[in-house]
Amino acid sequence: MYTSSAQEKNATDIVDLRSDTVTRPSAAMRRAMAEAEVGDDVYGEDPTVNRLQERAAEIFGREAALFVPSGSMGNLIAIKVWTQPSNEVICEQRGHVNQYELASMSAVAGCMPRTTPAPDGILTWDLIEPLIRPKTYYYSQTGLVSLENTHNMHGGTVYPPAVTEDVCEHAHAAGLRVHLDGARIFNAAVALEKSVADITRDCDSVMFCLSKGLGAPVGSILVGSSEFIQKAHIARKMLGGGMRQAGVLAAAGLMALEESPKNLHRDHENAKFLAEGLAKIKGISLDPTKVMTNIVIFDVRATGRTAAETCAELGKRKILSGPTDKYSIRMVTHCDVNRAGIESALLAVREILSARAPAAAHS
Ligand code: TLP
Repeated sequence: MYTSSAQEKNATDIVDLRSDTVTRPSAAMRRAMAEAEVGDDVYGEDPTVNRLQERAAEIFGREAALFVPSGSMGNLIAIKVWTQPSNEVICEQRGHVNQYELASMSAVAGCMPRTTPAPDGILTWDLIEPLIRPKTYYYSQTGLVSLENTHNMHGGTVYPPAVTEDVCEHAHAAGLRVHLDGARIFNAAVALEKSVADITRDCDSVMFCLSKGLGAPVGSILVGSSEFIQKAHIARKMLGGGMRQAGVLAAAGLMALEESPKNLHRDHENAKFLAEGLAKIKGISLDPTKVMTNIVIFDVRATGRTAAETCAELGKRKILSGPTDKYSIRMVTHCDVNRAGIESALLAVREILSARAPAAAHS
């Protein structure tokens, strides 16, 4: 159960807002893992993995799905399947595929990111179209458009469904595929009060994470056509992602998939409460009306402290957060943090910032 989760697991007074990846499996999840029916998934014989993949495909209204060890591997597999070496992948400048996947699209798939900054991280066709290379032999060719919904580094922003639709329609007309990094697509769906199937329908492939807001310990899923998933299966094996008795993980994933989406609105309410509280603190800059999901990113430049200094001070008070830039801090709400935890975080920020800033001046 949602509310018991923080208490039943490693009871601790640490409020960990570094990411929604830090959640620990609940007692019910651990039981499901212990009792999972398993087989060798490389032979396609793990009944729990098969059930998870079938349910994911069904929920997204797709032909097939593939369980992968991580979101990064899921994105890389999709890029490998849709592109040829020497292609470019159009993505938002601060997108996860561009910033946080160790240039795997280049190192492993042989592709170049072709990026642009986008307001709120939302790529519209107007921003994408000029990045498409002309079909001339000396240009690297555009191989794929990759979107991110919600957009992590823009504070969990949500694609308006009409924008996704428009991008896909134009991309398809231009002969391009669209991959969606939907690590937090259930957060987007909850914010929009729509189904994940509805808001991802036009994308050619979708990766979503079980191990973020949904609270599973490990794993992500790719969904798409049977043909795409067949190719993804081969790419997963090539990358060393073929797992054996992975049903122990899939059991937790199944529970996350079935049970967790209905609780995400609480994480969003907590993020909103956090953002509204932070915005009232002198020196913090943040627009709480933009916080729609579970990520709060705020600027501390006017406090006279860097993000790293502020996070270190918060850490001493057992509030964990992460700098995303010299002056910006990210806090992510999730099922292991309740309202009292958020109140403690706000209190700690207020205390730290009401004390004098360290002597060093920061420009
Ligand atoms: N994001 C992590 C860090 O890597 C930044 C986090 O703490 O938010 N797509 C998106 C949008 C992501 O936010 C992440 C992880 C991934 C892909 C990769 O997932 P994993 O960590 O499972 O490889």
